[in-house]
Amino acid sequence: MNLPTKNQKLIDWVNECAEMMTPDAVVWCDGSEAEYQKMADIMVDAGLATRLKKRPNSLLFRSDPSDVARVENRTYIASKTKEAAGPTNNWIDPAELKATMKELYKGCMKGRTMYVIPFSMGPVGSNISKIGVEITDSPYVVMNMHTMTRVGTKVLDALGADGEYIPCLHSIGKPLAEGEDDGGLWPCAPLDKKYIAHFPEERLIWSYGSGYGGNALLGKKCLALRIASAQARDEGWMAEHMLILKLTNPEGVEKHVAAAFPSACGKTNLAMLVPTIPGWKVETVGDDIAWMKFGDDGKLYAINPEAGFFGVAPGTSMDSNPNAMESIKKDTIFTNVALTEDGDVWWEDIGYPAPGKLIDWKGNEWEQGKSEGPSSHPNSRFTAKASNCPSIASNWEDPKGVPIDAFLFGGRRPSVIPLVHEADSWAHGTFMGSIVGSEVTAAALDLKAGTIRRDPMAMLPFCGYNMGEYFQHWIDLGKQDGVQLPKVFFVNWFRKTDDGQWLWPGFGENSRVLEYIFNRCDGKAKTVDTPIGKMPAKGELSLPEGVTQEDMDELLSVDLDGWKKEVADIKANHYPKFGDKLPKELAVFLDSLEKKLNA
Ligand code: SAT
Ligand code: MN
Repeated sequence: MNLPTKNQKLIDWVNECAEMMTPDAVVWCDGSEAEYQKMADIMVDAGLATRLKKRPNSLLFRSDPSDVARVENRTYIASKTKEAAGPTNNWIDPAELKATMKELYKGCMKGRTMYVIPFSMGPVGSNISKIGVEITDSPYVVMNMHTMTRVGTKVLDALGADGEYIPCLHSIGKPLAEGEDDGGLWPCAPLDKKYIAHFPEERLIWSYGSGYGGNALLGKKCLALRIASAQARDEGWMAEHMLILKLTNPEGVEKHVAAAFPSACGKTNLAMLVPTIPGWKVETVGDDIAWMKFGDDGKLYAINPEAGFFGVAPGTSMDSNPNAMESIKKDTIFTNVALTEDGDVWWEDIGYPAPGKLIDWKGNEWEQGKSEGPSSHPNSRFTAKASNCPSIASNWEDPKGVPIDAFLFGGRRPSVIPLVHEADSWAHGTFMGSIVGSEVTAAALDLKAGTIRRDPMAMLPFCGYNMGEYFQHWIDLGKQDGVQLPKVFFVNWFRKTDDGQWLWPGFGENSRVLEYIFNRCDGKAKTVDTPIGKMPAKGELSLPEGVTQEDMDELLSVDLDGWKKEVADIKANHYPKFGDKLPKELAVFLDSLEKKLNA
């Protein structure tokens, strides 16, 4: 067979995998449009996908009802020691896990084709980019990888005969018997057979049993966050769960902002925001992941390692995110949303009533107001090309990255946390990131709704090593000579009044906060010092329609009692988890915050 690479290490690995998993055929993906269409045809013919008459080159998939989201309790960091994985990750001894998984992998691709997908996270050839190779038996994964990453022969060319790549092994875990097919049903393994495994010391990923999103598209959370965060620690850079946006003021001056929020806090909406303030422009560089390295000039440069958006569909509308709605008009893969009679998609809060009878995400007839449950799974998704997004920034694929001026942290916090406050220093900013918490929404089944879950830097499920050491890595980065560190801000779009009304309109009006942050980066806007950090002086933040000065005063006040409770919770329940890995700087900040609040 004529192989598309001379990389012997890769060829040997592919052969080993084929021997273990015994597929009927092995296909090296070339990344072509024809290949994408072939995968689509295979899935449509198998009854696993529906072409959408109303959206050119778009498909709808319905997954198995058990295979709809990441499975955090089946996700493992199999480092050599438990301590290296840290207190916030599931750990299994790597040798034990490999033995278990090898048994599962044995013959697991029988009756299927094994696809070899060479992919680049980041523009091919950028010095921040990394090459991975995913082996999978899922055409759905091949299609999604086409959209979410750069795939194919060009990546093999960049890899060369002796380049390094990250091996990512994936199987849906559903071998077929002689003559058997999937019968039109999404194939996957039962929950207790699913494993999403990371071997950070080996830079290796093994995933088994799930075909869905972050469990199966191994370039995303598995490589670009869990493995990359461990690499970044060793090599002195940052792999963060952050959107990247470009902000241009009316004078044409540009700044770049990276922002970390836990899930369900509107990262994609912020990345694609349409400003309400005249003359300002927001453009999208990325909506989920940022890889950042310091340049020779001391600035921190960020790339978006992805090439597409894997966004939550419900709640996406022309009101909440018109740029996302434009991005999904064509060339889009929809998963677990509802199908209309005329061949379009629909979901809850899409901004208009369901047009007649629908087929819901489980494949049943569904009528608005009559049927039980939502038409679309709350974690249903669209996979869309970044290049189809009207707000995509012209420099989004710049191989050297974009210079980051500010970091934002945030969470969904109905009380206590003000609309915006600013760190006094990098270490203080690290402290802010380390205490990020967000209100648990109904979508997370195993957590109690209404409680605050701490999700440091929004990396809780995505840090590939000990989170105490991750905090230390942040602190250490700031101690280097000659670096220009981004200013760090904490924002909260989700404040409510005592009777449950939103205090802040959010969405496009968040541009007012971005304007203030822009001006702070220019050293312009005035601030006042408070126990929790710098806050906008009166009049520095403009008022949206419907927000009174009184509301604004509340949004920008320091709730001393609330913060004291916050500190007590961090002291009792959050920081002790990290034991002696907690950087002493962070303990010092917590103590000094407590003193200032009591002064
Ligand atoms: O399924 S993904 O991990 O890709 C999306 C998410 O959970 O944020
Ligand atoms: Mn994410």
